[in-house]
Amino acid sequence: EKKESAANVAEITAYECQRPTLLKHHNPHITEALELLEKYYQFLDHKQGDTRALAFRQASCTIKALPKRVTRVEEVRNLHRIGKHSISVIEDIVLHGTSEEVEDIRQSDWFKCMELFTSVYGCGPATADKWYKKGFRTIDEIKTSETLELRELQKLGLLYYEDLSKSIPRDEVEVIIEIIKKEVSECCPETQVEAVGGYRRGKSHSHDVDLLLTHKDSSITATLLESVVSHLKAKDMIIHASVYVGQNTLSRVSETHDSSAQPTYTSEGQQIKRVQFDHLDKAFCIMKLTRSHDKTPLIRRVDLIVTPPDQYPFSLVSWTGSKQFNRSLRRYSVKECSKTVTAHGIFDIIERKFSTAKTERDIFDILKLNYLEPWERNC
Ligand code: DGT
Ligand code: MG
Repeated sequence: EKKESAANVAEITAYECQRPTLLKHHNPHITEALELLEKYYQFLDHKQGDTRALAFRQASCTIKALPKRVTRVEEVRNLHRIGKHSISVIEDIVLHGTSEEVEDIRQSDWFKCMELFTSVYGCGPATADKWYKKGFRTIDEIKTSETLELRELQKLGLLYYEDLSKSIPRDEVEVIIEIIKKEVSECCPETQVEAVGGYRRGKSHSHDVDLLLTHKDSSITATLLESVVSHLKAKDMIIHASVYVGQNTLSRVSETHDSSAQPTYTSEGQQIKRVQFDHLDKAFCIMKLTRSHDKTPLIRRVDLIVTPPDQYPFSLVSWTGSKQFNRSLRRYSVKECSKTVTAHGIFDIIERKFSTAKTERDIFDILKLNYLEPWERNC
């Protein structure tokens, strides 16, 4: 057994960014349970930050790297970043096929409602918990309530709930990309539009479409987002946009690189307010997209992010994700290379200077990492 465990350790690197993590792996029955616990603790600890949730995500990532199906808990006992709690869950699954703890959470009223309510655009864990505590249990009850005070975005999230809560298959993402590319090329010719996020990592379904825009001329990227958003608005394609612009200044960018602090998020969660995540111009939109062959428009979440040409490869890595891949990349860079990595660049903490990069490969090279394709970053 010792030998077996050692063989596994050899396969599993200390940081996720040092190895490929694919969507398909040998232990989905275990990672699904661990990621349910991750979500549960995200819901539970949204005020304190998600240390407990992270522990389950990390354990899940380690499991994804195993070369075969786990048959005995001994195989995972001494691996990187699998804590006691995860071990006990894995043990239950290996022995009994399921974990009672996980199934109890899955069936609990509170968890089911938290999942349901946070699937409303504009509703984070804090609001979901509030709705639950007030006695609401269904979307319809929320929609028809006369006492609940809803924010603008939540009203829209409820109004378009049916559309926005659908996950978007790849072929539909591709239709949306083409529609937006056409509009962007009309209003800002020669703009490069790249689909990032889960789609670029090869996921079969996405919750939104993330598009990274750049142009070879940085005087154009400075106003690109505003041009694109007003063009799309004029074409009646934007139902709502939360727009963040003008933050990508040298002082703001250096500030991000100087602080070793992790990005912080408001209690409403990452969907709407991403405080300090990066300073790129961005618009989180609800769009109305009309396809040529079908009169019913698609109402979908689309994020537009604009980056200047010299920050492009860094933004590409950051917005391709996964979130956990980004976390591991930041942790690895600081601890092993004394460098900070963000969507804007790489900063050497000791030499106090920025690196330049033309491609994603350059970034992996700077950090002395083997290159990983986007679909190998599914931690
Ligand atoms: P999805 O849309 O649910 O199918 O999955 P993703 O991976 O596209 O997630 P999304 O759309 O929330 O974000 C796109 C990428 O942007 C994600 O893969 C990594 C990056 N990102 C988004 N939110 C955060 C965040 O809160 N922190 C960090 N470090 N990166 C983030
Ligand atoms: Mg996405």
